[in-house]
Amino acid sequence: MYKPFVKHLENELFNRFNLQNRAIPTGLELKVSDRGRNPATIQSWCYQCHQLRKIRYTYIDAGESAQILNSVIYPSYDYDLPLLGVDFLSFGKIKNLVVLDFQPLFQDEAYQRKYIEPLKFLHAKYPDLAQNLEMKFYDANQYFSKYLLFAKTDPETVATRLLAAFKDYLNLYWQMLDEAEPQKDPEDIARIVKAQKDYDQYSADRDPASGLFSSYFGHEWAERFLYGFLFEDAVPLA
Ligand code: BLA
Repeated sequence: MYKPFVKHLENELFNRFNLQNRAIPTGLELKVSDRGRNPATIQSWCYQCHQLRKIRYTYIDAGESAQILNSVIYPSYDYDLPLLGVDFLSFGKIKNLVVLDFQPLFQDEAYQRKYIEPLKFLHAKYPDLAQNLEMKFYDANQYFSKYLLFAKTDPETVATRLLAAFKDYLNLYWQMLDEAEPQKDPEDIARIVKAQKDYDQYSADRDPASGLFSSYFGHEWAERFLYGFLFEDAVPLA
């Protein structure tokens, strides 16, 4: 279901950047479960390059019962750019939940003007994918922009509109990255390091996928995956 998205993302990354592999802790890059009715595979890829310190994406393939693509791109610490966040989920083709956003590190007005306002026209281009759904797990005002795409939709819309939106959002992200000026002041850089770390902590502690990982792959593996790979700068709750 989301394989064409992975293909597009990989083409873009490999054509635009000089990627190096970034290590994934042993045992976390691939896991197969046969606990459920359908065997489930979870596979992850991770890269880095000069401008992007962590590019990760994960695909869960549980056949008809679940198809999930999750990805976060973290810019290098000298760029205060938002993170690119992708969370596309399909359960049995009936429930399709898609989220795509430039996830802001800061909420002040200057930041919004610089990095979030440019998204406005894309958001307006995809009203069918911008449904103003309420968030139950996360606070919409923290690490989400007002121009996120967030929708409950159908496979047809995923294959057409969402793929187009994904390409548009990625293009805008690359353009912003091209135009971004690296920060020089150690204090500014320290602020970015802290904001990215806080994002990891916030995300790991609330991740709505934690139960899903546990049910497929066991609690211990799930915790390692969350705190050791997905959000590795977070520390596990006591
Ligand atoms: C919701 N994301 C979800 C849900 C799951 C995942 C299971 C709940 C779906 C439901 O309501 O039934 C799945 N989250 C994952 C997976 C991973 C993960 C598989 O981290 C990792 C492999 N989530 C993100 C990113 C964004 C994001 C990067 O990880 C940003 C685009 C958004 N996911 C997001 C939002 C919701 C969601 C906004 C709805 C949560 C809510 O209602 O508060």
